[in-house]
Amino acid sequence: MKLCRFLTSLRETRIGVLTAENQVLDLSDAGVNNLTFLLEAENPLEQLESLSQQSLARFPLDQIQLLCPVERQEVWAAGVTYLRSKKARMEESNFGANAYDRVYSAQRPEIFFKSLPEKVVGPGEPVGIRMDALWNVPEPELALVINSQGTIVGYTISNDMSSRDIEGENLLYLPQAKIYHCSCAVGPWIVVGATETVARTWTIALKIYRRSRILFEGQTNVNQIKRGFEELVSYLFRSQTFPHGAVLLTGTGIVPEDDFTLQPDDKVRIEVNGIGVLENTVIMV
Ligand code: DO4
Ligand code: MG
Repeated sequence: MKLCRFLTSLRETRIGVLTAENQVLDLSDAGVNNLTFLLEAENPLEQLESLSQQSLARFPLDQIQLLCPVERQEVWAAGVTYLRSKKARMEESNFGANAYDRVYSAQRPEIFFKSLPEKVVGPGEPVGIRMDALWNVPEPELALVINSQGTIVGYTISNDMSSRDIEGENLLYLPQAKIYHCSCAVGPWIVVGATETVARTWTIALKIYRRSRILFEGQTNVNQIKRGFEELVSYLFRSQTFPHGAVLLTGTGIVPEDDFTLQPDDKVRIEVNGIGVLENTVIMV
């Protein structure tokens, strides 16, 4: 089932679920006023299926605005989980290439903090490129939605916007390459009830448009992720608590050619075939 946060034409924020007729069923009238409540339920899928049986208001997709499905969850990200990412990081790095090589095969994965929940942007909102960076790319990634107990309760789409020149200059600049205004986009749907085996059959596709023409397109398969999802989550939850749950980006397997950099007004479209589409336009920040 596909879960979302959305805004009605009266500018009210609601929680909804996508119906077979491509409409959004408003769960707010059934007393569901936040996503976290559902994600923390004992069996979120069962809960959603039972809520969907109720006669509730429905909205056609073109009458609502889908919002970022992150409420109070910190957003973290795993890196160098695909061979493609390891290769790209090693090429861009001035001094630290060896670190990427080692982390790809090390027991402990690379996991870094990406965003406070209130700073994450949703579908249709701008994503940023830093004004002091020269080489900026989107990183289309499957994201795990995890409850406070460390259980994966859903999957969504994310964009780990990154400045390759800043990271490449010195590994210690990673937080500046990764964490800045509008550097993280997530949404619009959280798919609840899919197993890792199912998620691993999905494809991630990236298209970048400049003046309405496709400038870059690439794709990868979720199954190329080297590490198990539970493995990534177990490291995230080591010596750490997430009272509202967390969102964990699982790394990128799509890297544009080295002469490519994003520009303001480029449109980034990420599609995961089991989830939907996340689309954002680039601004300079
Ligand atoms: O080590 C740098 C980050 C890598 C990353 O974000 C990715 O592989 O997706
Ligand atoms: Mg990434």
